[in-house]
Amino acid sequence: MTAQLYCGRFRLSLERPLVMGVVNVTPDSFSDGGRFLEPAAAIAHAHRLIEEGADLIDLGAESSRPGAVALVTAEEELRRLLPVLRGLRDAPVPLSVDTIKPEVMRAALAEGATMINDINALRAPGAVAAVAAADAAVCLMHMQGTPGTMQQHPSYADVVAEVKAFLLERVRAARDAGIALERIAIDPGFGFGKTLEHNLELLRHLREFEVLGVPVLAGWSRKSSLGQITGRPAGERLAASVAAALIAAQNGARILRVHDVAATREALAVLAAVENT
Ligand code: HH2
Repeated sequence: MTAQLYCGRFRLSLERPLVMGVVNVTPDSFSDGGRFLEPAAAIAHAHRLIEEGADLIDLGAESSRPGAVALVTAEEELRRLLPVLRGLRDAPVPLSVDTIKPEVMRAALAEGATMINDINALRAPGAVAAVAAADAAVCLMHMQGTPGTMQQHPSYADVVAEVKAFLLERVRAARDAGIALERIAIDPGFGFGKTLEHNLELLRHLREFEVLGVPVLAGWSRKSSLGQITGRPAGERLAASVAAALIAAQNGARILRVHDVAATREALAVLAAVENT
């Protein structure tokens, strides 16, 4: 696997798992919608997550929760994102933007974003070129269907093999366009067109994704599968989220996308202490 992730001017070591702190600049995200819609609130929250030890910040301006219908235009996404990107321009960590739209990618990269997190794996026409033209990192995520309908009938013959084949194809498409392997991360997309059993199967076999040669990002934070296991609503899934993040790290994940940075960092410190003895 690559030793570092290149995000613009940043070089992140992949020797230990990185923590990506989530800031959703949306009215409707499933766990923090409406809390950080005001630019000042989003900027303050990002600073707090950096203080707690976030290695990257992921800014999202369109919810992809199950059942979400994409009603957010590129203009609206940028109206939400740009003031936050400007306010965080001097942040000491890379700023990732969670978007599927090439025009949002281009504008965000011009405004200082150094990573694109695309739940659609750069499948929109022009998306690969938008990232290739910059020196930013990219996360390519697997999703079956679209957020509006993805949880209706998720179906696979072999979920691990199918997700892996998809990600291999997307890594190749990115590389063919000139995006170096050091700029790429992959993500099996927990909860995106997957049942609880599919998510667990992917988590059990996460290490198999290492053969693709790029770091694996895992996003379990507060997700409904954790609600299915614990019976807890989204606001009460901290313990379950930390447990899932830790299992992902033990199974090879190099980037953990989480809302609760401090708690995840503490859990990772315990794992590091065990592994270093
Ligand atoms: N999950 C969400 C959004 N973006 N990106 C990647 N790479 N991996 C994920 O698992 C992932 C993601 C959903 O979580 P959240 O941002 O909290 O909610 P919403 O989509 O409702 O804004």
